[in-house]
Amino acid sequence: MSHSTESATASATAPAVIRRADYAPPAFLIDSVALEFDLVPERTLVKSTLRVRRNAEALAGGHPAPRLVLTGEQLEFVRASVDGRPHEDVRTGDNELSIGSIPDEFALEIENICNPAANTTLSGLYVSSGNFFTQCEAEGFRRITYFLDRPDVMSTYTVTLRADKAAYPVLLSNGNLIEEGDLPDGRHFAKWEDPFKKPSYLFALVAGKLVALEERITSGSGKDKLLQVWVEPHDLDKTRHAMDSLIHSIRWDEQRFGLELDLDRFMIVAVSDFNMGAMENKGLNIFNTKYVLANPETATDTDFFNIESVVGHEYFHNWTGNRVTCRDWFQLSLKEGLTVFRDQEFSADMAAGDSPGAASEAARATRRIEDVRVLRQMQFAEDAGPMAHPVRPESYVEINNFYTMTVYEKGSEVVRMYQTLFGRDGFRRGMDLYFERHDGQAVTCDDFRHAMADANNRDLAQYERWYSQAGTPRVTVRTAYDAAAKRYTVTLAQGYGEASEAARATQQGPLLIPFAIGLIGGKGSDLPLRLDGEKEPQGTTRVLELTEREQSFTFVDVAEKPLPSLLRNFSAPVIVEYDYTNEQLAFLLANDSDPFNRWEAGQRLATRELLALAARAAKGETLTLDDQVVAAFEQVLDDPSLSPAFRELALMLPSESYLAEQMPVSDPAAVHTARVFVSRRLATALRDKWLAIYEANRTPGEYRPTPEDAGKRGLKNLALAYLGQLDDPTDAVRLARAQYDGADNMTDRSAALSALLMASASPNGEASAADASLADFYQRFDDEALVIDKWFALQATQRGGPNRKVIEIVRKLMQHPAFTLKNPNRARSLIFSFCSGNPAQFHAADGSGYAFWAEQIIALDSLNPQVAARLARGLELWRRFTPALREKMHGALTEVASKVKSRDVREIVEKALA
Ligand code: B3K
Ligand code: ZN
Repeated sequence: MSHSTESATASATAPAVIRRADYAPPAFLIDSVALEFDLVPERTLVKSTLRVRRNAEALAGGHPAPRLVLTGEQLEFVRASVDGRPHEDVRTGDNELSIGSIPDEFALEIENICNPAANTTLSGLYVSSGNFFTQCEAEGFRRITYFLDRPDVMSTYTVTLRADKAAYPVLLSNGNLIEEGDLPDGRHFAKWEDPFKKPSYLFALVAGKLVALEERITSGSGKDKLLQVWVEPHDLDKTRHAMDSLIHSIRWDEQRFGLELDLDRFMIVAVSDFNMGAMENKGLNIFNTKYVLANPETATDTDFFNIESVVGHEYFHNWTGNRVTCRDWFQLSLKEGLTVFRDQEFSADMAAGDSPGAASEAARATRRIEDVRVLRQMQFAEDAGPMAHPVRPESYVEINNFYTMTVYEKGSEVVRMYQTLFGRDGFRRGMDLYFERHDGQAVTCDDFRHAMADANNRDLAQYERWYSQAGTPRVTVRTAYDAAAKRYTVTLAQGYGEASEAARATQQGPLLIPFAIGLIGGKGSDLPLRLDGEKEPQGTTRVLELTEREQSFTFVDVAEKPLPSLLRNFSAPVIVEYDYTNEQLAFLLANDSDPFNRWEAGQRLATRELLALAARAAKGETLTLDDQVVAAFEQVLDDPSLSPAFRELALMLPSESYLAEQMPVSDPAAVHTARVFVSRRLATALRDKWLAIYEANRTPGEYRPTPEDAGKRGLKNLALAYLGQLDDPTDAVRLARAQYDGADNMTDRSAALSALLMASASPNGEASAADASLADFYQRFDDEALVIDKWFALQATQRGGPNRKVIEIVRKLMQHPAFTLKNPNRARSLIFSFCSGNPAQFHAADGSGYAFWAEQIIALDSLNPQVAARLARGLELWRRFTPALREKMHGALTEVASKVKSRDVREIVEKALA
C-alpha cells in the first residue's frame, strides 16, 4: 500500500535535473569487461566479469567511496561474487546495485537477466524481426547489465555470445572474432575481442539470420581489412551503395585527416526497428535500414545521398567519438559537432568529385546550401524556443532529448569556424594535436578548443562563448562610401535580438565571429580588397574578425561604390541584417561570385516578398507579385552556366515552416496562401520555360546516382511540381502519368506520384488524379518496407484542400494493415510527416491536428519514450502563433502533460508550458 502511494508522489514531482557543474570523476574505474550472453528472446542471461579498481583521481579530494554503485534498469539480479567468492554485502535498489566491503582492486562477477522480447523502447538489448540488436548510447547499457554506465569509464571488452544455431546463425560483437564453435543442444558460440578501450555506450551485439556483402581492401599503410554490410537475406541486393560509401569514407579520412581504420574488420548491420539514423559502435555500426538499403527501384537520389553521408558520419566517429570520446554527456558536441562537420566536408568533396576550380566550388556550394537550410529551418527555430540550449548544455533531465540540432548542426558550424579562421592546414594542425594529446581519453569541448588554439598560436578564450551561449546571434551591417577618399567602411554590430528566455539566461558577451565579405563592382565582378593599413590588396574575399559589440572595417582604394556580399559561404551561424533593395538582391543573384550568396540573394528576395504577401493574406487582402521577382527567377532558370543542382536550389521557395517562423506572429494559413499564390504565379508566368526545362533535363540511359544526374532529375522534377500548380494541371498530369509508368527509378516514380497528388488538390484538377498510381505504388512495393514508408509519407504531406482534409486521410491510414506505431520509421512516415511536414493541414483552425498529435504522443509514451519525445517537440513554439491557434496548442500540451509518464516526454512538455 505505502509503496503505491510513494510511486504516485514520485511521478508527480519534477524529475531530477543533471547539471554540468556537478561533474565529478568516477570513484571506481573498470579496466576490463568480459561479457557472456545466453541469448533467449524472453529471458537472456548476462554474466559480466569486471576488473574494478579505485580511481586515484577521485580519491584525492575526499574519502574513498565505501561502496561501488552500479546502475541497472529493468534487470533481474541473479547473483554477484567478488574475487571468485559469493559476496554478502550486495544491495539491489531502485535502478542500482551496490557492493560494499570491497578491496581497492578486485574482480566482480555479476549475473542478471533481461527480457529483449518485451523491450519496445529500442534502447538496450531488443528483438527486431526475430533478430537481436543493441542500442546503448546514451544510457542503454544499463538495460543490459549493471555497470558504471558513463562515458569516462573506458574498458576493454571480451564478449561471448551463445545462442541457438538455427535461429541465430550469425553472432556479432565489437572488434575481432577470436573463437567460434558448436555447443550441445543445437547451440553455438562466438567470442569477440575489442582491443581498444571504450565507454559502455559503444558496446554492441547482433545475433540472427543475416547475410553480408563483403569486400577486402588494403588500408593506406598496407594492412588488410575486411568490410561487411549485414542485412536480412531479401535485402542483399540493396547493399552495394552502402559498401561503396564505406570505402569512400575510409579513403577520404586517410587523405584529408591522415586517419586510418584501426581494426582488421569493420561491420555495418541494418535493422528496421531503430530510433534514429545509425550508431557508431566500435567496429560494429548498427544502422536504420533507411540509411543502408538502396537500389535504383527502391531508393531516391536523396536516399542515395543520405546513405553516403550517414555511412561517412558513423565511420568518421571511429576517431572523433570512439578513439577520443566525451568525458560526460554535456560534451556531446565534442564528438557530434565535429563529426557532422567531417561528414559535411566529405559530402562536399564527393559532390565536387574531380571537377576543376569554379565548377568544384559550385558543387561544394550545393551541399553547403542544403546544410545551411537545415540549420536555419530547424536549429534557429530550436534556439528561439523553450528548448534553446548552448552547444554545450548546462543541464538536462533526459540526455536523449539533447541529441539536438544545436548540438549537431550548430556544433558543426562552431567547428567549421576554426577552419574558416585558420584555413584547412591550420585546422589539420589542430586536429593532429588533438589526437596527439587525447587519443584513448574521454575529454571536453575545452580540450578541443585548446588544441586548435595551441596548434595555431591563438588565444581562443573568447571563443568559448560559442559553446556556452544559446540563441542565434544577429549581425547588423552598416556601410558608408566616401567617393572622394575612395574609402568604404563596413560597420558590424552583434547582438541577439529578441532571444527566447532560455537563450537570454546564457548570454555573457560578444562572440568572435568570422565574417567573410566581398565587394562587388557595378559590372558584377569582385573588387580587389585592401584594408586600411595594408600595403597591397589581398584577394577578393576577406574574413573579418568581429570580436566586439560593434566594430568598423575600412577598405581603401575602392574605385566605385560597391555592393557588399555579406557572410560569404555562411561563414558563421548568425542572422545578417542589411537593407538590400530588391534590385540589389536581383543583381547579387545574377552576379555574386560566391555561389552560396547567389542562392542567398534569391532566398532573401523570395522571403521578403512571401512575408509581405502573408501579411496581406492574413488581412484578407488581394495578392500581387512584383514582376522583378518573376524576372529574377526567370534569369536563374535560363542561365546555362549554373548547374541543374544549383538551379533547383535557387528556384525552390523557402518552406512554409521557415516562413511562419519569420513572421512576428506565426500564421500558417496565411503563409500557405502566400506561398501557394507565388508558386502558381511562377508556374503560370514561366509555364513554357518549365516545360522546356522538363524536357532538357531528362536522364536517359542507365540510372546513376551521381551529383550530375541527380541534379538534373531534381530540376526536372521541380519543373513538374511547378507545372502541377497551374490552374489547368492537364500538362502536369499527362507528364506525371507518363513519368510514373515509364520510371526505372524511385526518384522519378515518387516525384511523379507527388505531382499527381498536387494536381489532385488543384481547384480545376480531378480529385482522383493520383488514385490509380497510389494503388499501383502500394502493390508494386508491398514487400519493401522503406518504400511503403514513402507511400505513407507522400499521402501525409499532400496539399489537400477544403474537400480533401489530410487529417481524415491520415486517420484512415492509421487503420491500414501496414501501419504500426511500434516501428519508428513507420510512425515517422505517417505521423511525423503530417505533424511537421504539412504545416497548413496540421495547424487547421479547428485544432484537429493538435488533438491527433496529443493522442499519438500519449500512445507512444508507454511504447517508446524517445520517439514520443521527438514528436512532443512539434508544438514547442506555440507561444509564437496566432491567439486562436495558441489556445488550442496550449490545450493539447496540457492534455499531454497530464497523461504521459516518461521522463523524456515530460521534460519536453514541461519546458514548453513553463
Ligand atoms: N551517436 C548516435 C546517436 C545516438 C542517439 C541516442 N539517443 C548517432 C550519431 O550521431 O552518429
Ligand atoms: Zn554522430
